[in-house]
Amino acid sequence: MSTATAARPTTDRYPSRHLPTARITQRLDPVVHGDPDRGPLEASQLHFYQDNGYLSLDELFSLTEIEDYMAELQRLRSDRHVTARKEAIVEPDSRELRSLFAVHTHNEVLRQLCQHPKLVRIAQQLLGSDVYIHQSRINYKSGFRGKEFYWHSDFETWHVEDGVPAMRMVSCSISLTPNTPYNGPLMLIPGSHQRFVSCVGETPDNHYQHSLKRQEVGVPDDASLTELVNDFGLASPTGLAGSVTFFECNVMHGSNSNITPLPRSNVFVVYNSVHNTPVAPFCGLPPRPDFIAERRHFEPLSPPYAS
Ligand code: 6CS
Ligand code: FE
Repeated sequence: MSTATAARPTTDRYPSRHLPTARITQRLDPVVHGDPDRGPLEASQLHFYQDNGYLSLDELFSLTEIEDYMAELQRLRSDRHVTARKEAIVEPDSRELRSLFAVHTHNEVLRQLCQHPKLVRIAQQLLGSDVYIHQSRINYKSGFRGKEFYWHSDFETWHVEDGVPAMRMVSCSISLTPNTPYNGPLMLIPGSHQRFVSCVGETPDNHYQHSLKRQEVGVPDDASLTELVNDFGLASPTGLAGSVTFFECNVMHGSNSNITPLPRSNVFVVYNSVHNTPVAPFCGLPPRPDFIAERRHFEPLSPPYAS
């Protein structure tokens, strides 16, 4: 039965930040949802994603296709009004632009990238339904002073703080600068998406005002991380500008600081199934602002699923 007609879930299937000790439990949701044959990915690509929780596509966009997006990213970086926006997050030390959220809502050029049919069709195939954008952001990770993103499962936050019920979301990281082994590329634990790591530590009020700069609550404990790395190892997809990595909402990931002169600026788009819209946050606090988590506009992106 489609979850669109099922009663809205309110039981917390992935409790976290409640217990005094961390726990690792099995994932309760499919990784690839729906009919895997309905979309552009080949069976081998779907199997890799199912097993590893991510899939990298080199040169999904040609340099010609993305030059406008790259130019817009640079324009935004040099626009001194941008850091004054509520959607802008600056680095705690250098005050350099760290992230710019909700670019799909306030920037026409980047809206086109976030809603690009090449990306939407893949997200629909992985989520087995029509999709909408839960969140978008540029993570600039500038040269010399771009700071790390500590280990975390995005879903743990989107479940606890945004109230997204199920693991039926996928992030898409679009490289607008080369992602090399040296300038703080995405680092993930392949296969970790199959386990849910509940975190220790109650969610503070207005947590996003700190967590988006340096996340310290809703991050896994050392023992759980050690267990995951011992069982699954580490992977760090790199690629030229135009390469794209889809990663499952629950895969454990992070990225190191960038002390090279080479920025690692990626656009991240988070697609959610239209059958998995947020309920009340499971932490019991008020929802996070719309520019971080969509709570009203769930209209499906085009083209329609499996059209
Ligand atoms: O809290 C969030 O939604 C954001 N935090 C991280 C570290 N990754 C996902 C997202 O950008
Ligand atoms: Fe993340």
